[in-house]
Amino acid sequence: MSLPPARTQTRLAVRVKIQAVEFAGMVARPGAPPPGRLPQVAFAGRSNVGKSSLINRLLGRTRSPIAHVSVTPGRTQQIHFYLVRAVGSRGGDFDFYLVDLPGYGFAHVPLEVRQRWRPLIERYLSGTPELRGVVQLIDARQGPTTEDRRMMQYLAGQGLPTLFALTKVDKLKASDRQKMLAGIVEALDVDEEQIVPFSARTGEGRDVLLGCLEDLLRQGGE
Ligand SMILES: Nc1nc2c(ncn2[C@@H]2O[C@H](COP(=O)(O)OP(=O)(O)OP(=O)(O)O)[C@@H](O)[C@H]2O)c(=O)[nH]1
Ligand SMILES: [Mg+2]
Repeated sequence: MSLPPARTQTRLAVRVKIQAVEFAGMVARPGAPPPGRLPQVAFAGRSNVGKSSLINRLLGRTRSPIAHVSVTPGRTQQIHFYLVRAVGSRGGDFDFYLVDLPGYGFAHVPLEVRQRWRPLIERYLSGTPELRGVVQLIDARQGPTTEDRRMMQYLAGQGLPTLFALTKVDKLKASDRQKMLAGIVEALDVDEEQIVPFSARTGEGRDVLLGCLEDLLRQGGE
């Protein structure tokens, strides 16, 4: 197995540029509408997987973070929407919402809070026609957990296109990396092109993931 796949190599020459990002609003109640009707892509993952860090890196906001990096896992309990204006790899602007879903799998959050999570997320994922796809984050050191698999099944059941970002790859020892990533590709059992190794620390995977998002967002769009 070789990662990244050949298709992603060609992407690196034609980067997506992020022009502007602003917080657009949040949803805290199941079924409440998103702040607008733009095409959108949602980010899901267990708590502490590195979602806020990935979003900040992806949006070029490492120095002035827009997504809060928490000290206490599971703090974010609303769906956050960021309005992003990007310039595509083939030119032309495209605007979208990057949607930050609350993390799942947190052990230290009260049961009552955890029970609110499911209807909030599921109503959003099943009831948003502008949602073009989901990026599910998986910890590269761990591979998919039981809860990750549950989420994957839910997304597949909804017919939502899904990409997988393997987070914190900088933490893999160089000697283990190839084997670890190959193991995750096998465990996920999806097309290799759907999987992007990512590091918020080094920026690895940023351009590839942005290219994949552009493809998702432009599908069925213009
Ligand atoms: N080395 C390394 N550490 C990372 C990376 N991404 C995140 N972290 C660290 O992992 C911890 C959790 O990161 P967050 O981005 O807050 O994770 P989250 O998934 O948003 O967490 P919650 O919002 O609490 O669910 C922080 O201590 C980060 O600094 C990465 O790519 N490399
Ligand atoms: Mg977070």
